[in-house]
Amino acid sequence: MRIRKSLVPNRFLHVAAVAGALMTLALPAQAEDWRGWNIHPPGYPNSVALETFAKEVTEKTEGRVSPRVYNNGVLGAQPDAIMQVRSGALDFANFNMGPMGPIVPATNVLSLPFIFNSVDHMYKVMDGEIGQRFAEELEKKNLIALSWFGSGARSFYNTKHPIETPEDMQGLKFRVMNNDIYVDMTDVLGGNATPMAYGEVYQSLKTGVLDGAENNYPSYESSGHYEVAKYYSLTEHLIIPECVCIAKSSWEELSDKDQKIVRQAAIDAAEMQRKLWADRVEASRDIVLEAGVKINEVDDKKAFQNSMKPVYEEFIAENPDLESLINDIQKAK
Ligand code: BDP
Repeated sequence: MRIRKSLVPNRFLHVAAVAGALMTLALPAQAEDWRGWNIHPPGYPNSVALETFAKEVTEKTEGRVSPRVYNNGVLGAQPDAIMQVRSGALDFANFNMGPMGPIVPATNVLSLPFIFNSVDHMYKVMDGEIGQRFAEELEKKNLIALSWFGSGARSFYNTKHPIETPEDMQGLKFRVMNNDIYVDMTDVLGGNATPMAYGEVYQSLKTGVLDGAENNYPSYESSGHYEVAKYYSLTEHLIIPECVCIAKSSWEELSDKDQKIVRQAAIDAAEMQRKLWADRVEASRDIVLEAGVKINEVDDKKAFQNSMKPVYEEFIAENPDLESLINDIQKAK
């Protein structure tokens, strides 16, 4: 209850303030209930890893920090959630680096198609000194990246026909994540790109507002997109890392000891997520095949890679300072 100053004599207020201060000293530090954003459903590798992170943090800090994960994107779409973690309205999240590009320009490099030639190449880069550089850039925008999840390779899928060559993309409307690089990428392949929130894609595919989208097997399956877009073509054009990110304000409230605990829990979560990922890819592939999805290999992947030349050229022309980062990543094979 708030005390209305005018109704209480001054000396009582003083006594109350001293008593309050003494009480604060006597009580243990306030436990932090952390709220975490997650776009995926329960059981998804990222969700399981985040739940494990929450549990480990709660146990090891003896409840001083007690994170809770909100699944299925119930706390908002990814670009909004990034803003919320930046401002400290949310405490942590698992973010894909795609929608991070408009906020942290250096991370756009991670959205260049075919920048990584394998998931292992991506892990090697992100776990090393270059990953540290990205973490520093994120910190400038109030996000503390503690570890990196994988999200496999993304491929195009659609409701019409298999995609074997860029010509097969002609005239088709694809949903992409919120980043202009993906619009350029789809344009140069001959398709039309529409940035859209993940949660709206299913309905848009179903009603024909979209002809297709692009994602990895686990998301293609868990989102149900495979039920409505039955042609999955293995273009594998994007390999994008994801962070376990903490709000800078929440991070700075922690003691050194608790920061160590939270960091280690995030690293353990990434190790777990990467292991779970491999099994989930197989399981998701089986589910979609069972449901009648037509999966096709793309024999001439070079045709897709070569089409990306103008995307790189334009990107470097607009971001000359990021060219060396691109080179460093490509060299780090
Ligand atoms: C999934 C990512 C998730 C993205 C989603 C999308 O894990 O962070 O929001 O794709 O396409 O693979 O929006």
